[in-house]
Amino acid sequence: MPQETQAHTVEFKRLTPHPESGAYSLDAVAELFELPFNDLVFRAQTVHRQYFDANKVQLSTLLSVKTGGCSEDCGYCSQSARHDTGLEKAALMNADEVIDAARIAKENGASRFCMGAAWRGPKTKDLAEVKKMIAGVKALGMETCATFGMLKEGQAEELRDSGLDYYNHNLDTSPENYANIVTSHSYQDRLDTLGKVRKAGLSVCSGGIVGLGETRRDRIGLIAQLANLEPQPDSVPINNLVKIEGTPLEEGEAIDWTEFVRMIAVARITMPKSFVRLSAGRQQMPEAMQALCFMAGANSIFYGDKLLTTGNPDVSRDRRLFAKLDIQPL
Ligand code: SAM
Ligand code: DTB
Ligand code: SF4
Repeated sequence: MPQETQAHTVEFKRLTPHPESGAYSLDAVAELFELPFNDLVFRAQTVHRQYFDANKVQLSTLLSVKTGGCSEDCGYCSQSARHDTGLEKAALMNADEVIDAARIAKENGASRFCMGAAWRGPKTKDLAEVKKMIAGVKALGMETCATFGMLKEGQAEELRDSGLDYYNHNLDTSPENYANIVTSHSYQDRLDTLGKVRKAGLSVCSGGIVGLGETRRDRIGLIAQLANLEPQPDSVPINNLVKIEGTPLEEGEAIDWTEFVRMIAVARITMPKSFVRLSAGRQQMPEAMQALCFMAGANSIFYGDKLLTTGNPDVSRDRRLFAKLDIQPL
């Protein structure tokens, strides 16, 4: 092989899951993070093209259907009743208002509508309204997603029967780091809910946040947890911490942009058939960084000018970015 060609050949062989179990060890994930940046992004883009059209990105719109006053103490969250973030609480919205918002999201081009509630988990008294909103959004012809916290036995089936397609429940960080961020529920609680969601036959959306003050080893641990879920999550949101005044994490140092792109690339390589969503934090991200995330295999975004309680690039800005990158919505 001529010298020049050799120089461009990337050695991929060792960086694979365990040949028999298919599981990703922490060391195998760490090796991916340690690849030279260009080799990692190239590999991620190569894997991406095996399963997806590299010029298509899926659009999900979020709506907070019940805001603030949450009993949980997640250190990053504007909606925890334990932090003084100045957020105005709001009761559960009625189904008609939610369906109207979904209709607008659909007109703007979103294919999935994700309803979020600041709950430890849904209460029985709230389920009737929630099921009505899910059914109404589904009837618009959109994919439906909900993120309502921990589920009790039978609730996933109830949500499924009302028309729910996806349930979002993030592992957020490594098992070792979880108690530094949240103490009011455990990592095992999160895994148990994911098990119930899967058992009910719902599609699983699960990812995490970076920029919490975690180490790279924690990021590796999060990826290994997600990649070793059986089956792997259908969607994997990767959030860059949006710093919220009044939360314990308001003053931490953001991770370097290269580390964020690495996180996306490693998620793509280890979960080749999953949608990897470039999630919270896009408003603070330069366009070139977002473009690199797409190059590294991100193929989904939150679309619309609001996430749950914080801002997101508005629709016209995202349309301009997509036009520059020749990306089409899926
Ligand atoms: N209460 C439910 C729960 O905790 O699963 C659903 C809503 S919760 C806001 C959904 C996810 O949003 C969290 O798991 C976290 O990954 C993400 N998130 C929340 N606040 C964030 C922030 N300030 N920056 C980035 N991501 C955030
Ligand atoms: C996910 O992983 N990120 C979304 C969604 N799933 C529910 C939420 C992001 C929240 C960002 C902070 C806020 O707007 O409150
Ligand atoms: Fe509550 Fe979810 Fe926020 Fe945690 S992340 S405080 S559970 S809304």
